[in-house]
Amino acid sequence: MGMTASSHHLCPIPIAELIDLDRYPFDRPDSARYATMVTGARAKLADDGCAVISQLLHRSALPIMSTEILGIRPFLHESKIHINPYFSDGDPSLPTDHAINTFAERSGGFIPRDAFDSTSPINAVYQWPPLLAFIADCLDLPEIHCFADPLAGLTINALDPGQQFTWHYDTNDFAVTILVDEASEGGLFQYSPNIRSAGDENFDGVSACQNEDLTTVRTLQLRAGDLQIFRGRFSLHRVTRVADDSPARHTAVFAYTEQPGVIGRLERTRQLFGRTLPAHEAAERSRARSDELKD
Ligand SMILES: O=C(O)CCC(=O)C(=O)O
Ligand SMILES: [Fe+2]
Repeated sequence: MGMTASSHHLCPIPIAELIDLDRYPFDRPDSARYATMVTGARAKLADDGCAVISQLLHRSALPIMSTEILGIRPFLHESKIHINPYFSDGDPSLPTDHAINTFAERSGGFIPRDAFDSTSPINAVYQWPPLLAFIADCLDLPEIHCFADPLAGLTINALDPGQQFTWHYDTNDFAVTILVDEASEGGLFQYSPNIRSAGDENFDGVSACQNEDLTTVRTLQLRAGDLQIFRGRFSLHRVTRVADDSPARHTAVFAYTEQPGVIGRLERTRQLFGRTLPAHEAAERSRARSDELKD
């Protein structure tokens, strides 16, 4: 494993005290139990694009991670915008009630990777090689790597009381999240499996969801400590509004890439985080150079 800054972690807590390895033997990939885990997750992903590894974390790891998040909450980057499912502008040539012209609230915040301490237990789980190997197996990929982006690689998604993340598609092929703090009411993850395909946007189906017709929608009963692998390119999804008297909902979002050393684009980083780091500038320069070579 390359010892880049991003693969360093100095968490004093052994991984076996964070992840339930008795139930989920990620450290024994030759075991029958491991094979069953992979088969089960693959079947779920093939069926509806979503697999949950229930209670991957030990109960005792939850207060540790909740405390960690509380400590880095000062770095929370909050926003409230109105989005359509495609994160795009509306289209005035289409009816006002078209899915593309239907905007709803995306409120909430995230904590960027550079807020995490080098001793972070959440980061230790994010980077643990046997977990990466397992996720790659579930997704039928030869290997995956931690997204080398120093801001977007590992983030906490926060939904405070009264906030919601409305219907949308993800731009990445898959997302891996761990729910750390549950809402007591609301904050439910809902998705419409494969509501669109490469050849068919199915705007009517999307409109139905936007109008609260939940016929095609499934609601995940996630609990704190669950890990979710989700393919969100074709499955419209949202997190419902967290009730006003609920605690904040926090998920740890683990970003991985198929290639090592990937860093986010400069302009996109500026949009998302309001700033960039020298690593983003350097990556952009090396992209420009390699583009020149191809010309
Ligand atoms: O916080 C979550 O559960 C995931 C929210 C989501 O859909 C996203 O971040 O794209
Ligand atoms: Fe999403």
